[in-house]
Amino acid sequence: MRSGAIRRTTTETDIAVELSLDDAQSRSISTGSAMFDHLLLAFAFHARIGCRIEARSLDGIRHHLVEDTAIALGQALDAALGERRGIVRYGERTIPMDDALVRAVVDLGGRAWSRTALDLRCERIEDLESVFVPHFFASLAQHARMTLHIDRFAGDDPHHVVEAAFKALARACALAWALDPNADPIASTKGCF
Ligand SMILES: [Mn+2]
Repeated sequence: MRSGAIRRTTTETDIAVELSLDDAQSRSISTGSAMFDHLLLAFAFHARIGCRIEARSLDGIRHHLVEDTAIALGQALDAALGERRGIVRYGERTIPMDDALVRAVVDLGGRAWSRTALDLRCERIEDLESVFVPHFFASLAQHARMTLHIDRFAGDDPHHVVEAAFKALARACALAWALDPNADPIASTKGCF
């Protein structure tokens, strides 16, 4: 069973993340932001993972809460992936949500990189500041040690664009960390990640 648990407490936030890549029995998300909860739940559901996230702000600054949740989630994913043996490694999904069409492409080969091109032109989406969205993906990619490219092809409603991005990322990740019985133990010619 591939699982990871991270407790990260600073003067700014207190974050607990537990997840299981192979057991999607339970999910509970609590961050204090309804929109952030909604997006994280969409990620966990579409990635088909079990996931508990309890994120509490200690300084009242939302930027820290979103960033630290991404760091803890990324670290928990990195722990769950372990040596990343037998995984497919790459995943790509393009997801529509009404007017929105967003693609996520991931490489779980241990290289941290992210590029998010969602072109969000509104200041906030529900109770979540738009500027936090690409920052969340960057922090997640850095700490999960994944390469992540997210591209918006269409979309007028920023709620749909962002939700499609989280769903596309989740589906791409599920493909990438799936265990492939026919794959080499390490999906790299280097023999290691
Ligand atoms: Mn929604």
